[in-house]
Amino acid sequence: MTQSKTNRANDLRAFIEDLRTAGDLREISGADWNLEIGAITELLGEEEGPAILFDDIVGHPAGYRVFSNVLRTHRRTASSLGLAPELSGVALLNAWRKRIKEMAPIAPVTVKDGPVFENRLEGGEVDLGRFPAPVWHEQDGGRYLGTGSAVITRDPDTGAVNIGTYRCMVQGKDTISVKMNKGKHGRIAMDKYHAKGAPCPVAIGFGQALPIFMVSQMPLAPDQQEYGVAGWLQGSPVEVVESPIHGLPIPAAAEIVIEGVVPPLDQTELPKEGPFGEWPGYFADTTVGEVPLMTVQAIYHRNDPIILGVPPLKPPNNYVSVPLGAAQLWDQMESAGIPDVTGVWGYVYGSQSGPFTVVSITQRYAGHAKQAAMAAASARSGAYGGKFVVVVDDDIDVSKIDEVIWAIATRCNPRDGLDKIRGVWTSPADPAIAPDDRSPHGYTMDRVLIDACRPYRWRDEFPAVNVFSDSYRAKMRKKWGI
Ligand SMILES: Cc1cc2nc3c(=O)[nH]c(=O)nc-3n(C[C@H](O)[C@H](O)[C@H](O)COP(=O)(O)O)c2cc1C
Ligand SMILES: [Mn+2]
Repeated sequence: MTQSKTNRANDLRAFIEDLRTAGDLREISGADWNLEIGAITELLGEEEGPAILFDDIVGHPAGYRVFSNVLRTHRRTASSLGLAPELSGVALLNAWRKRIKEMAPIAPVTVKDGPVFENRLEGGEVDLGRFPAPVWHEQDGGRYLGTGSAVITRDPDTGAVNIGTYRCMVQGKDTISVKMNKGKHGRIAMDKYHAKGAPCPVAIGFGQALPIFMVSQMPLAPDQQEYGVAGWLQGSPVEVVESPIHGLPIPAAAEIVIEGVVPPLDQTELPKEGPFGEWPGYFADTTVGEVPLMTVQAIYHRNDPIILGVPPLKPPNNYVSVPLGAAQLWDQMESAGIPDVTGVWGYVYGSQSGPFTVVSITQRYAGHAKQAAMAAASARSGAYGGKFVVVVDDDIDVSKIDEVIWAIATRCNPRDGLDKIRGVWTSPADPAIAPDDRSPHGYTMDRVLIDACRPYRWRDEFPAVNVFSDSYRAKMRKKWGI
């Protein structure tokens, strides 16, 4: 059956089909949800291999599948962002930065029915154990059905619908913890219901088209609605259906959606959540009695449903091949008036640019490099979870760590080029925060600024780099056929 453009864009299966046609899909039969799927994803991720579709998973019916390693290559990341598949590195990040500046949301359309309702389980039929949720890493505290999740909530005051990717661990047949951290939009909506003593209605998708995933993990402003942004990204409206119990809009072609409520936190016994192998590369965040618990009232799923699996893995085996948060930091530096920023990159990242950020500039005046370093360390997207900021000249490719190290090693004079600032805002995910410094009142971490640019005042006397010029290299390639 040929699908219309809209239907294809709304369907995770069309994306998988395209990968299969392109020879960019590895299909694996018979793996165990307990560790094997996670280990295979880690191994193929490390070699920037194909996306993986697991079927015939041990203990589950054939057809109940897991799709992983989705955004591990530049090619697949670029195509998920609607960009030319041959783009990579800073050019890919910059193309995305320019594309989001032209964001024009397309509202979702509500349709009457959709494949998500092919199977409906309610009341006593609800059993989350039907799905082959993996134990992704060796020390994980349980089976995480939600890694590439779409947690759908509605703000009770404004009616705005939010979609956020928050990790979800199966806790029982009809209970699942949903780790909406404080300040996240889903959490804010939930807190508002709870402040009135009411349960918060929630629907969660565990397999949906890539545009929804790309926006549900993006730090959008509270007034930017994810469905509209996903519609813009895919170039056609997202088709949604109303969830039967609470009337939340859910993707009509989603693979699996659960619907239910999170009761006020003081009215439930909250479970142990975690540990979970997180994006900094460590097992982190085990809590008892803190993570919201959802009671599942109904499950809807397509025939032969597919879980979208996006486990965090140890860097540089990142869930997405480009530090998308660095695009935001680049914009914020421009807005702060820092001229001639030519590249921004992050190493060790989640949705921010992370604890090792590199910025390249075309130096215009004495002190420009340090100004850029301070701005990168303080702007919203660089501050949270930041630690090291390196500023390099524009001849350095910020996405090539060897070049960055070469610049630090050869152009930085530590006497003037290194600064330390103590007590800056950070994320609890930093494993280096000492136990005594961990406080429910917040977390801070120090910053190290590294100026690895040629010192501006005597840059003309700085020794020249001993590689041949581009033109002479090109001439030799031509002459000697190399
Ligand atoms: C695979 C993955 C897992 C994530 N897990 C969580 C999580 O458990 N809790 C959380 O608060 N944010 C998590 N995030 C980050 C949020 O998705 C991100 O902050 C997003 O902007 C949240 O949406 P919101 O801004 O609408 O709240 C995760 C991101 C990814 C890509
Ligand atoms: Mn949001």
